[in-house]
Amino acid sequence: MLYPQKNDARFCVELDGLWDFCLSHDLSGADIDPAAPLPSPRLMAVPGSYNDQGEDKELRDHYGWAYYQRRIEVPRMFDACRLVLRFGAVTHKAKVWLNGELIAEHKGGFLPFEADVTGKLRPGTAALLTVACDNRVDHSTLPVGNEPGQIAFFGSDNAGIPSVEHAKASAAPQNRPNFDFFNYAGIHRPVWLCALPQNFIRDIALVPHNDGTVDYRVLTEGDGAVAVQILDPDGRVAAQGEGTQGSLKVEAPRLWEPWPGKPWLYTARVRFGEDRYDQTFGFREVRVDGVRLLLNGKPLYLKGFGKHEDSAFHGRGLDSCLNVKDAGLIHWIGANAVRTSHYPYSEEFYDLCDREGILVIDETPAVGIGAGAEQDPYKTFPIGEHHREVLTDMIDRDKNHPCVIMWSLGNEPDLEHFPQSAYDYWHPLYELAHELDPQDRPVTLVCCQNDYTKDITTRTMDVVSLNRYYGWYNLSGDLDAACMAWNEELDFWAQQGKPVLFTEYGADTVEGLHDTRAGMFSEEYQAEYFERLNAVIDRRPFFIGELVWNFADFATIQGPMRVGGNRKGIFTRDRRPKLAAHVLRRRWTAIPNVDYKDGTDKQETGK
Ligand code: GCB
Repeated sequence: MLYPQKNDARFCVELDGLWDFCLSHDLSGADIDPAAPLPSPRLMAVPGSYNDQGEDKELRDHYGWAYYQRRIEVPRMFDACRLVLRFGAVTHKAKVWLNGELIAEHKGGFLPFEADVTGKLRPGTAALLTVACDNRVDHSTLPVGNEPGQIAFFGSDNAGIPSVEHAKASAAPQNRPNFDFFNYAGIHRPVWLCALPQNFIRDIALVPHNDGTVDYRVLTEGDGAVAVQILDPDGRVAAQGEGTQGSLKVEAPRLWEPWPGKPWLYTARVRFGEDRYDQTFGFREVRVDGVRLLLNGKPLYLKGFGKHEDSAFHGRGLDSCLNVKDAGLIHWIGANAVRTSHYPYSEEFYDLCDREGILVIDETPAVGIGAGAEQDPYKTFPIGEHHREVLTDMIDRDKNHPCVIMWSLGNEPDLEHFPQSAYDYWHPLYELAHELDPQDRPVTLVCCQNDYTKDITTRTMDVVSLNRYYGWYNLSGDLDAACMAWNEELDFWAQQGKPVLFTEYGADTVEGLHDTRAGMFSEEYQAEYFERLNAVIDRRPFFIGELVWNFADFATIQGPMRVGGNRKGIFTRDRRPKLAAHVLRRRWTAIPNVDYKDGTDKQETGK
């Protein structure tokens, strides 16, 4: 789905700002009439999560539907246009009504959807736009939640003690996320009203090759002829052609390279009848070769973070100022990569990464499948179809971004207790991702700390992505033992012939807590943790990257293991560096993006 664009053929306007808002108190949402003004509305900023935009607990802990509303009007001069309402993301389920008529329904809180309102939204006439969102997570949603009243994610819930069981049984229903980030909800990304020609460009897929060839495919609606120009980074025409698909040739293309290299961006300017769309892209190739991940033919080393879309007041709402700040911090610390843990981020974020030269591992919201399940989750829960949908929509949305170098099918499912079922579930998704991606990027699945000898799925991915907490959740506080165990596990991975990387490792750290003996939660422990574990991976030629958990402290569900959120950030939630930031900065500014390791075992010295 193309991102909204303003040019000589298209116009769009963001419907951001203050909307009317109210919570529904009926689990079906039927207590609110979408055709009428909302009862006793309060104001709510869009985009933004609603949860932290007020002081009431009800807003923070709401369970079920919430309603947003505003009036919209289109000038009469748009009479001949196709009119589309486009939502960047509404979390998790959405319903949209125009003047009381249901015009869209969508499941999945991290990807865009649109409604064609031509003929419904009449230029020159005001209309009432109502949007409802449902924040419930369960075993049919991604991310996954447990049914109300079942186990919480964190800590012991003293199962079996009668009084505790009675209290749980009589508690009001609430979300029980199977994931470790606050279940923010609302209209999280911009809402656009777009006007385009009646005959229009629906989609563009580009496959640039480093020899300058650009294979393209354009999908259109209605009559007309397609013309394509490739503009170089200076805006000069570098190639042109006609037809809905073909191959163009740019002479001596400037390659897209991560910071501090230049992320050169080209543009495919597509015209179709009255319509026009400018799609940016970059020449860069990424592929796996033995134990190496090659970028533009050279062995790449990933340095960076798992992140979250998370900030004070905005919650998970798009915050472009924060994204720009984060890109600056990523450069400052010498990092080159980010994983969009644990869901696809806003389209604006990928655009920023394209322009800033930040590599992205793009992840579906499939987090928590089977965690803690006693029965085979793959046979018990109806999640496969929705998973295929979100994977398809994510690849469709992000396929042209040069920053995206790998797809992640999901985070930390159970792969160990029902290994064959897990393989039968995940492997078709791996194949689907390859089939769907015109650029055929590598595909991975992020695996939880597990008995890696039983997990038969992780080792079949193009790249092995490991979340490991040696020295934190296990062997807590003992970095000698942690390094020993980690080194032993790496002996196993050395036999698999795949590139391996850390997609998570880290330690909760309370800023300002110092300790001469580097005890857990102190800034010294976090700094030493990375120094020690990194020394182990440096000896492994097949280990191609280190994505630290997490870029910054973030909000999560309350529990006895969390002090005001998850504190594994290298930066605080308001982006101040902890001690480890300086340690990582010294290391990462000395490690080049490419050729740090060449994949041969001359580096495998210290076993
Ligand atoms: C994990 C999860 C991540 C958590 C992290 C932690 O393995 O993938 O979502 O936040 O551990 O800090 O426990």
